[in-house]
Amino acid sequence: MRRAISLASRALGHTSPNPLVGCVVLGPDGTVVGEGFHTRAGAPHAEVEALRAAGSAARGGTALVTLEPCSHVGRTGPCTQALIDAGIRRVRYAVADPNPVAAGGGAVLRAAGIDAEGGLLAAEAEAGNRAWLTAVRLGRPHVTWKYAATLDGRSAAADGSARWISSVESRADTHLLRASVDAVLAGSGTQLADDPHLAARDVPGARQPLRVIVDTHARTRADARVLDDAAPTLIAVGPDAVAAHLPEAAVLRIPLADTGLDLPALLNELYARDVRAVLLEGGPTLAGAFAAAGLIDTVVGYLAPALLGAGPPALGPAGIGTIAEMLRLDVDDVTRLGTDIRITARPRPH
Ligand code: AOF
Ligand code: ZN
Repeated sequence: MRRAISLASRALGHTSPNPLVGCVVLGPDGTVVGEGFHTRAGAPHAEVEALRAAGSAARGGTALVTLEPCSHVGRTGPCTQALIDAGIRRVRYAVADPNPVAAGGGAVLRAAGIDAEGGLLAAEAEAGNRAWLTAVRLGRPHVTWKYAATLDGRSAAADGSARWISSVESRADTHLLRASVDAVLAGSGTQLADDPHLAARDVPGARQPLRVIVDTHARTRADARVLDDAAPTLIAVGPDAVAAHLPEAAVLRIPLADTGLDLPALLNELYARDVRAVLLEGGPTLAGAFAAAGLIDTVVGYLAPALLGAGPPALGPAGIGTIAEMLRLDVDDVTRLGTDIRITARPRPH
């Protein structure tokens, strides 16, 4: 199963709106006879790839799959039938499929007399496919908030200058993060101050994420770098914003909420456009609004061993006034990147 999880991860950033799935087939004697993974939406499912590689050696064998085999006919499938036809006797999958259309494969296999069970290395498989699983369970994209800050939590100096707080290695890592998601989001403040490009650079074979600027009043300039043709772009604006200077196809109208655009409505629009994983890149105001709305699923912080003492904080007001309301996180990972420390954490479930 660990091998199947590792195979699945090879397609990171390429399968959306579909999951990362890997499969290993063992022959009756327990040796590996086939491997496969899902490469992109519309391509064969992992099980079909692995069964194809195994050929007749799969008969009487075991299939290890990172996700419950599908029981539906979508772009392809159903994998349950492919497993039955191949003569597989035993199926172990890691995580139940949260997609109602495809779920129930375990029961279908058992009804066909196959020894099928879920839960094997479930936590590891869950971590490997976190964004897709979260998105499908919640019916909105998974949001990773990424920031770079000094050790005292500042993302720019008092004069607004911010290039560069983080190390070269951290910045390269950010491009990998961008290449792993479907959409990168930034607020209009960041757009106006930094004119970021928000593309994934220097990542061979990367699929460029959709760039989204949250810009209630359509303040983005027509010559903004995000409007170049390196990747598709949406400027999310309020219902009455004057946006005639922006390319019509790039303008996305979103209803207003109390303090800006209705963020759940924006995420719904993105989900409808097949976005499952979002990388939120700031600035502090937008990140604070996401935190206040309970819309941050994962935090990736790049901490530089430096101090500023003044300047904007990484996270703006998030509706938290007391220690009792503090948003506590559980740390998933700590990694050193050059001189920096990258911390990956997730809000504690409550
Ligand atoms: C995949 N790859 O290896 C497995 C999937 O649109 P379809 O027909 O490709 O079906 C997608 C659904 O199939 C997906 O949401 C998931 O529920 C299930 N399993 N999907 O893309 C795979 N095993
Ligand atoms: Zn399938």
